[in-house]
Amino acid sequence: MKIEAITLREIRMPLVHFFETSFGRTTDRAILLVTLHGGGLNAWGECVAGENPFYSSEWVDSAWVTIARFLAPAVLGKDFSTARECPLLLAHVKGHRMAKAAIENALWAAEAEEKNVPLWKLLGGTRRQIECGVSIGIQDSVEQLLEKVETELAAGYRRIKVKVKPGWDVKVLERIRAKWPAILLSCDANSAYRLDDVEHLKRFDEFHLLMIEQPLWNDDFFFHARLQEQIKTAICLDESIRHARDAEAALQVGACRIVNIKVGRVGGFSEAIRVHDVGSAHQVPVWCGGMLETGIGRAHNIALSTLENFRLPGDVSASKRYWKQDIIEPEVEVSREGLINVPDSPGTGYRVREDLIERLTVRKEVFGCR
Ligand code: OSB
Ligand code: MG
Repeated sequence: MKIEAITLREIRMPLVHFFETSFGRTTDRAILLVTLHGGGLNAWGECVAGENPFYSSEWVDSAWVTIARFLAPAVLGKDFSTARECPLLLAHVKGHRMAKAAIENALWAAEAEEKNVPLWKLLGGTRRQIECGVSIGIQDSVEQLLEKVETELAAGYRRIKVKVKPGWDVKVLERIRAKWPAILLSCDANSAYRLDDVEHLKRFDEFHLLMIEQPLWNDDFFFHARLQEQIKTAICLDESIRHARDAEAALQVGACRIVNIKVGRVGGFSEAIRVHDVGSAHQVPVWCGGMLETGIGRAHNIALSTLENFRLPGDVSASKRYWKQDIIEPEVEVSREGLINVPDSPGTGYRVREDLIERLTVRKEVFGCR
């Protein structure tokens, strides 16, 4: 694709239900979307940065200026024979991986369209169905949480992950296990604990969790390795893994036994595939994380999840869990067996609803000539 123009926009979408983690509650999402225009094609990418720099340092406004000032100019007018050429053109910018991923992933979608192949095949995937789990946020009461768990299990989801923080952990896990002793259950702390909490974290072992995700600092491996030596529950790293080299280092020092891959967090599909391959080389399973994406990001997560080593249910769930109306057609649906059937059509397999997106747009800037 030759990139003739780029549209950068912010849309606003209210969540069906608030989503709360140890770092805060979200009720309305601000989402940055990138559209690459070229050769009569519009290719879409979603930037997964949040409304604030609380999950990681990137957020919507930092991604906006980084794309506007540095990333868009670096790719504008360029003729790509493959999306794999993209990372090198953006490498002079340090960090800002979510901003970069929005552009690179749109290029992959364009390449799949142009080559008339499904995106998942272009990425090297093999799975025709992917296994789905859900991430359930902190609720106003334990009863409310148990109701949510019940609903998601009835819908067929294969793994329940609950958000935890000090004061919302052991008592919550106890109640879930009392009701459902055998379900695949995990928890995600989003960096809410410190190494001093080791005695407390040891208590999680009795719940036979599939994993505990990111218990300690967002930028750490070393102390996670010290923690992993002392607890039985497998640690899964999310925030700490920024690229394949991080994954290699984390696995070499024993900081985790499972890796969460978010394509935005690692800077795009090329790097996500490399992180996946590091997991394979270490015989460590990976799974696909989520960032409360709209259908555009969700479709990209589905394609990525078809790679061989995505061996555990991901946080990729149905559109309707988050949105009254998603911006793709058809919406992402999950079967009673907790599976998503991966589309066989060229590109992502989902149509972007450009008219709806236009109505949801609160700011827009076009680079190049349209
Ligand atoms: O840590 O996995 C996380 C949402 C926002 C920020 C961080 C995380 C999450 C989730 C939601 O857990 C996953 C989803 O999109 O369903
Ligand atoms: Mg997480």
